Amino acid sequence: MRGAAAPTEFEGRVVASHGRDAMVVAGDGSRVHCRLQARRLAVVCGDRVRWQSASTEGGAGVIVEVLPRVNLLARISSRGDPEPVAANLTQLVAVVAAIPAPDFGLCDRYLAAAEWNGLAACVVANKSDLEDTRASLDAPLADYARIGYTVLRASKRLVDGVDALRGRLAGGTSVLVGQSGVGKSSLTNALVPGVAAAVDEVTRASESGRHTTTTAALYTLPSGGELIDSPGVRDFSPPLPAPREVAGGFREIAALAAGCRFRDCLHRREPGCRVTAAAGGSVTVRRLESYLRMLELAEEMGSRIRR
Ligand SMILES: Nc1nc2c(ncn2[C@@H]2O[C@H](COP(=O)(O)OP(=O)(O)O)[C@@H](O)[C@H]2O)c(=O)[nH]1
Ligand SMILES: [Mg+2]
Ligand SMILES: [Zn+2]
Repeated sequence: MRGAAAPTEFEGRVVASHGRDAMVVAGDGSRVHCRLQARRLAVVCGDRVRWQSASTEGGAGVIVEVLPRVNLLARISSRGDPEPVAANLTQLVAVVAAIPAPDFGLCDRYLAAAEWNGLAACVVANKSDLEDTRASLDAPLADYARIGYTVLRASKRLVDGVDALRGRLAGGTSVLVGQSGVGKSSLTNALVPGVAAAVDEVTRASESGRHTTTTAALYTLPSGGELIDSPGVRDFSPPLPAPREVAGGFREIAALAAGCRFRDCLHRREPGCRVTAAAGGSVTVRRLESYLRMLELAEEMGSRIRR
């Protein structure tokens, strides 16, 4: 007989996490409640981990290692620190709706975060059953389509749109993002039979936010692919790259940048700038303003670090 055998380790996928607790789906599909072994460990929805079975840590398993992440979608918290949202993604799905009042600057920030992370991205115009309010979305949505984003109309009430979205989600790991109340959890419920993603009645029920989705959750779609429903947010700012890389988050701007007179053009006031020359044409004033706002923030951040 040998001495104490090394505990058996398994690989798994984090489908939800909260503080030091995580729900892990094991290779055989079973769900295991795990705790984090060490203080230095932190997991987020979508992480691949190694875990051991154990009974001493208050869960059925203990996460001992987080496997290297392919990518990480993060946001800047109200305290100014980067906060992970979800890991190992292939696609970002930005959900917008006529109600609550749409914030397309927010949508631009999500799409930029997708571009910087190398994720595919599409836009879902949700609540398309609200016929009379839809017009407010038409111009910005037509613009997203023109610059190459797939734009899908969907509604928890109209099966057609949900089917198109289902097709778009097959075969990858997608994260639903967007303002609180646009219907992300409702779409999740329409796409994943039998789940009960918490639908946000916060705008009507309370101001405390206790009905909002508080952490991200990953679901496996019967039709293929994985879907992460992310928490309702009032605002989203991604960690910003260096000023010269900000344009990479705006595909129609990036496409023109190579033609600017100066290779380090930031598309602000430089002579011979193809981007500012296209303002109001192939680059809308709204998108250019979104870009310039992010550029300014990226510069501010840089100077704070240098100080
Ligand atoms: N009319 C209409 N209302 C919807 C639709 N989807 C969601 N809602 C409502 O919008 C509110 C917020 O939905 P929820 O799914 O929690 O949004 P989330 O915060 O993005 O997850 C709820 O009151 C839903 O009932 C839709 O397609 N049409
Ligand atoms: Mg929600
Ligand atoms: Zn330029």
